Amino acid sequence: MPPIKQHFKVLETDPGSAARCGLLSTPHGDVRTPAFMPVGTQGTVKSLAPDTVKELGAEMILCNTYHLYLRPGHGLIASLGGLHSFMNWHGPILTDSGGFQVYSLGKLRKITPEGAIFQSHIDGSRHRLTPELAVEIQEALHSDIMMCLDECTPYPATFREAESSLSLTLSWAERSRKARADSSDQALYGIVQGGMYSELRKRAVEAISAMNFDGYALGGLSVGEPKAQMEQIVQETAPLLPADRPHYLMGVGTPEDIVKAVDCGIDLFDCVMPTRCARHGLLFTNAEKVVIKNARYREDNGPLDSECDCYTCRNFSRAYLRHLYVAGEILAMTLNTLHNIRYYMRLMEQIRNAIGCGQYAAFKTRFLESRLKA
Ligand code: PRF
Ligand code: ZN
Repeated sequence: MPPIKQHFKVLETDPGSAARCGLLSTPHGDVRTPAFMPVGTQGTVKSLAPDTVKELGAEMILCNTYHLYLRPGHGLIASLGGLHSFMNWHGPILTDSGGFQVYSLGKLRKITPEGAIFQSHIDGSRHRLTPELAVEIQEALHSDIMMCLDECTPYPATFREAESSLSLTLSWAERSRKARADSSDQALYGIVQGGMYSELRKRAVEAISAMNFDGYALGGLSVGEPKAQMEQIVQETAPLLPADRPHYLMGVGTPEDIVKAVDCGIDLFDCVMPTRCARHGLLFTNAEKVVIKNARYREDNGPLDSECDCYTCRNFSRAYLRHLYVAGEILAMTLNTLHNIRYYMRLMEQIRNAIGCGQYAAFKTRFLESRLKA
């Protein structure tokens, strides 16, 4: 068994649910959980400087192996001192393995037992990503948390398809574990697949947890299945994960999804939703989802969100934000992203506070009810 590389401590558990608060320690600092990681696919949280991301309250960000391998190349980043110094983000970084990005390429990819063969979305060049190469790239980037290469099982999939996809993910997890350098201070997380089949998810947890990873992720969710199905899989699977390690729900989700998953014991989240929605002028508030281009905001001199403490809400009117967006100004992207990330960070603060005072179940009920009205 490899030694545990990083410390995770559960600090508080909620009496009325499986929600917990924890502290995840990494070589680049601590992360209070439940935590949301803003997505910085190409080594940047789009439109924000890293200092701003930090000021907004983000403690860890996510970057992508696949993108940074293709451009500018992990060798270059390593030779310039690693990803933290390259992008000037000195907090914790989790890198995704490339499994999901390769999956998203659709017909530009072919999966073999050895690895994934794919064509670059940038120049069409051919590449082969193996579990060993995914670890090698992530070690070169020197992220704090590495993810095993997995196959994201498509939705829908038959039991047999999901089963053979899972056996591939399990064999890749074992190979990833063996490929990791003994001397590494980087954590490695295993990924649970198994499609929408409870039986396969259970088998996946048993096999993956026997490999003793530093943390455990639920993959293959939020891939087009009905919400109720995702919720059911999370409810059934999260309680099976080793309680003393972080639980990460990959690529999820909406504020409602996060509030419900925390209830099941999930500690980490990432999603493009706040950043991508911001760039499309969709802004989160507790009262409503604001579509900023809407003509009704043309003369609206009020703040975007009167409950929000972000730079955007403290300084600009809805009318101005609408103007920037409609005029295609770059500042629209920055101000909108700033607000949406702050909205998510405040949500996570509220979640941690509610767990801290043993009131999570009540918080969840209140939050979900208020969203129904919004
Ligand atoms: N696998 C990996 N990354 C992911 C996913 C997955 O299944 C998902 C699915 N929602 C998002 N990101 N490696
Ligand atoms: Zn705001």
